[in-house]
Amino acid sequence: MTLRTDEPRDEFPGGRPTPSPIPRPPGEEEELRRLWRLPQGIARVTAVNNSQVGVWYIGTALLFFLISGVLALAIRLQLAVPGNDLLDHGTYNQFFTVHGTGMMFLFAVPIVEAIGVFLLPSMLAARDLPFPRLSAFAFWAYFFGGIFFFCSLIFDAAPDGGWFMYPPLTSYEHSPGINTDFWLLGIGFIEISAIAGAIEIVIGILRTRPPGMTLDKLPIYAWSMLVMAGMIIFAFPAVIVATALLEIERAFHWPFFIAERGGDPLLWQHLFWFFGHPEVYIIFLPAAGLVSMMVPTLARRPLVGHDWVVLALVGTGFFSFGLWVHHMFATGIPSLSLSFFSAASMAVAVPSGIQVFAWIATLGAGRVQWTVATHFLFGFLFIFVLGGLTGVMVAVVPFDWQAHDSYFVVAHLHYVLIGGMVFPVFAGLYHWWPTLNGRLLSERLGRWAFWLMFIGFNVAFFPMHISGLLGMPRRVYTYPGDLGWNLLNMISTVGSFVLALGVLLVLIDIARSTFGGGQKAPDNPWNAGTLEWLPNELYATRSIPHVTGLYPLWEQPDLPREVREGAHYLPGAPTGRRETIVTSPIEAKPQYLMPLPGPHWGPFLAGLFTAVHFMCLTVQWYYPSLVPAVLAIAMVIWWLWGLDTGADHPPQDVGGGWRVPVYIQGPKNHSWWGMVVLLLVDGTAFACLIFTYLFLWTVSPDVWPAGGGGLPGLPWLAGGLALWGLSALAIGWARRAVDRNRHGHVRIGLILAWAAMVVGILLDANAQIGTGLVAAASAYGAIASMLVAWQAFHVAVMTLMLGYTLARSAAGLLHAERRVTFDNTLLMGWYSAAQGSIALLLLHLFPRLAI
Ligand code: HEM
Ligand SMILES: [Cu+2]
Repeated sequence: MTLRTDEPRDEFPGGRPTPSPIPRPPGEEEELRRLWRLPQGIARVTAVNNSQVGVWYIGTALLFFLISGVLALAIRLQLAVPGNDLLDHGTYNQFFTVHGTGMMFLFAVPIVEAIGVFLLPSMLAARDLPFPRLSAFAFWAYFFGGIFFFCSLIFDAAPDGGWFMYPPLTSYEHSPGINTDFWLLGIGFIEISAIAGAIEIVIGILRTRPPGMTLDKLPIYAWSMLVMAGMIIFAFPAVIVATALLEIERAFHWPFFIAERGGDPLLWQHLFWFFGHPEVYIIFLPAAGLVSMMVPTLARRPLVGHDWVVLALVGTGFFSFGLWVHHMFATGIPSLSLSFFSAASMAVAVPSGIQVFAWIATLGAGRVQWTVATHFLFGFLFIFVLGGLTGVMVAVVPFDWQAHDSYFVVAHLHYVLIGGMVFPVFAGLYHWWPTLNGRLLSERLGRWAFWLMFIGFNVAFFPMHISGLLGMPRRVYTYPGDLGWNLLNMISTVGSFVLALGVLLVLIDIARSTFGGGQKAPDNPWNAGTLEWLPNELYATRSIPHVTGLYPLWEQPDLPREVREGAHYLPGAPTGRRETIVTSPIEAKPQYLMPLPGPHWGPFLAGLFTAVHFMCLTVQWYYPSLVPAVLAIAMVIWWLWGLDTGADHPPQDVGGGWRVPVYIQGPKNHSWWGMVVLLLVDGTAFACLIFTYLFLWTVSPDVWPAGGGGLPGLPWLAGGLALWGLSALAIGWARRAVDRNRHGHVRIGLILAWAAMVVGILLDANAQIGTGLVAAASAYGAIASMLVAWQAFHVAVMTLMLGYTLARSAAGLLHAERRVTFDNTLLMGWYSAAQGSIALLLLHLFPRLAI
């Protein structure tokens, strides 16, 4: 029984009267506390709420920052003097590869997601984000995967091909041994965890905002996270596909990147940088979002040019996808496209400039509080602007040809990365630390840390511009003493240790506060205007505020008191479990009450087993790897089984005259949204495969079957299309049967859909093999086989999903009023059928038409 909930109810402009009557009935708050209590002892690892998982996540990212930083110090020690032999050549290669990879993939992206997962629920005053167990799984997969990745150093088996892993250097011929596999499998799978986090963040921001927080009242940090998560969704599939292709090439010798058999190493660069350039903004935009939150607080006035800054965030996210080629200026690309990408790269400096001006204007117009965070913000502005300037320089093609792969680039990238993300993140640590444990970090120690980091940083990295211009190449483990680089390198090394000392002070400060030291913080120590400074516990705020502006705490000074007394929305737990209000994506009107899953062993164990599975793959234990894979899947099913509970309570009152259902199906449901986002990821990956097919064809049309010779006959195409069509129809038919509660028909439909898919993929594979297609023979064989394999993978996924749905049906957990599981399977099934048909058309028709 659904209720129309989108007609206007009581709205409270100006916050008066409050949505829920006070005083509240006794016991309500204790009930909230009881429901959200953390498991104790060893069971703590079963905790799933984002404010807890977020803390672990941030801690782990900082740990990986530390490890990667120690490697950097070793690198610097080695380079301090010419002809040094502290690190041998091979070790040096491993160190800079693990340093770069660790910083980019295991620190920078995870920490910005981690801060989001920690901060967003309270900033949106949501009890939690929509998929807490998914977040917990993503965290554990990252945790175990990251540790495993760093362990490769101990066994002298760490990757050594640089953080961008260019083939042919990384192909099986030039990098035998498992070092490269550590990178490909380790990083490839940690990216999956990043995507899981992105899904949580997008849907959390769009669907769990407090009533009244329309999109134009969304805090700017949430905007930046929305853009960032959107970018992950469209960028990361490219690197996942690239790593999968390279790993398959290494394991089975399918020649995607091997020129002699029609492959092309440049394919890697396109796929990698299609991801790699946006990656820089994936790291920077959330940091910019943090800055845009801190600046108004510290200047005690609203952000100047708020709308422009939002526009700049969205614009940067959008345009950064068109810039990947500027990492390939030196690869012999036609000069017309060079000019285009060069101009576009300079243009992307404009939105960053807009933000910088907005921050300076805000700081200039306000009365600035000089906290440690303020120091880090000014440090950030200074360093980041310098990094931006050298960025414009390397966007000029002839200059890039000079500076390419020299220390100038190392200097530039650290100015941008450390200035643009490490400094803001450290500012954020000092600023938001009180929301983490109710204590302040030391302002005195913090200032010391800042100055050490700021001076150390510049002393370390400024000279690299000069050594780069003097010709010092990057990625060399040593250099002769007569080239004029000696003093510069010594200065850099000293600076990097000063920088490290500053970082160490911050860590000491954090440790001190974690173990109960430091001053207790007042409720809102910096007088901020946004919701994360409301009195908070694990369940976020006692009641969910009615938002009327961008800085609710400034506009409604009584809000903290009202919220604490339970005068706003959802002051208790009406259905007696964890739950939060789901609101409409644009206007933030309450739509339904979402039950949130509680602690569970599933996410922890699934993360562990997934990591073990990839470890087995890395050391080429292919058969044993199946055991953890099956276990991981079993864990996921275990944690999912208890969800999708149906409308097990009547509609509930959440305050303000809103009575909302506790279950909703179809396109309003949060998990339907989750599925759609997942399919966007899937579709992007598929698009990358199509790109690969077309790209390899343009490179080596001669290995393609000419004019249809050597292709399966057209009846195979017709048969394949018919089977995919049949599977789509069968699922659609099952859907109608669900509507009418015809359970027998539902099951027949599901089984029929499955059978059609399986027969379809078998026929497809058989037809291709029948023509003598050999994957390892040529680039054509490789990509054609890959497209079939990709589809087979989808059939495997559908086997699981259809089986799961059948089991739910058999257990009586699927009917017309309780069908979110079914709807998700339907979406995936239809998607697979569409994708399979497109793949078939491409494989059968393209060679016939194009040649
Ligand atoms: C703790 C301070 C740091 C120091 C002293 C440092 C030092 C260095 C040095 C000397 C190199 C060049 C190695 C070579 O080419 O031979 C390098 C490379 C690199 N660093 Fe850092 N770094 C630091 C922090 C960071 C951070 C915070 C990030 C990213 C968020 C980062 C990302 C990278 C990347 C991506 C590379 C390129 C690796 C490659 O060429 O494959 N570094 N770093
Ligand atoms: Cu770029």
